[in-house]
Amino acid sequence: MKVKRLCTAIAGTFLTIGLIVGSSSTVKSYAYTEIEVTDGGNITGTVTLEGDIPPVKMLNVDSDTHLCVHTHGKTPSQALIVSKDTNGIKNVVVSIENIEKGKKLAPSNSNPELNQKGCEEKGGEKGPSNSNPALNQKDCEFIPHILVVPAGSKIDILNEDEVLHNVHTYAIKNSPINIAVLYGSKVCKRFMFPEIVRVKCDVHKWMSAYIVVKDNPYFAVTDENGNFKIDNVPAGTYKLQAWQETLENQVKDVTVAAGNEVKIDFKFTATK
Ligand SMILES: [Cu+2]
Repeated sequence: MKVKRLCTAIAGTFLTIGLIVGSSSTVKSYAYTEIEVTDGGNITGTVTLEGDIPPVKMLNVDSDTHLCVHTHGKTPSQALIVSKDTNGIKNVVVSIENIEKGKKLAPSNSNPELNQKGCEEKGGEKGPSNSNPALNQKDCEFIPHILVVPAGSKIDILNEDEVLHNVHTYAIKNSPINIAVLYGSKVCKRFMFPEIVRVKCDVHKWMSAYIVVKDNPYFAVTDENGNFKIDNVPAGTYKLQAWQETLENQVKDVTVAAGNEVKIDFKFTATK
């Protein structure tokens, strides 16, 4: 019992100083401390594409077509979605890259006893849980296409289709996943380390998504008009990044004043 208590105490200490990332040879600490943010500010803005909007690519849907072909027989790619009205780009991850203190991480991540066991025990339950973010498989697509979570998050992986799907992650820091997901089932997995994880289904080659794991809770995903909002940011100067899966990263400096809103716009150019 004493050993167990000691281990728990050590684990708790690590959590208060931050998440330890990487192998033993390349350990990097992502320190993040939850504080009560008083008089925080907001960062809002848009992400747009300059110039001509490229035509939407269509996916090659060549199996389980009775279920998987939709949108009048064609399935558009989610890789780059640009509004014809506003040139806003959907599904861009906008995030603060260098913040050490701030608002709470998501409720499901605040349990100090981070372990895979607690997560796995819930496996097999049907339907989404109340607190975990979900990566659903529906109409032979991953929904959402881009899922952003703070490090340490549990994610429920679901399948609402009456076909077999599979979830195959291409992760380096987090444990890779390659599992079958049956119709109506739920698989719970935890993502401990910040990185961008590509997700594929090996049964349906066109199915693609990203799980973006961040070291802090200051992130947003743009809506269909390219709008984003990050709230309750402590006053300070930060690096704000915009990441889109087909475009080059952009980083801008942003200064947030207490209780104020600052507007930052990102403009991308389509790659040829
Ligand atoms: Cu599939």
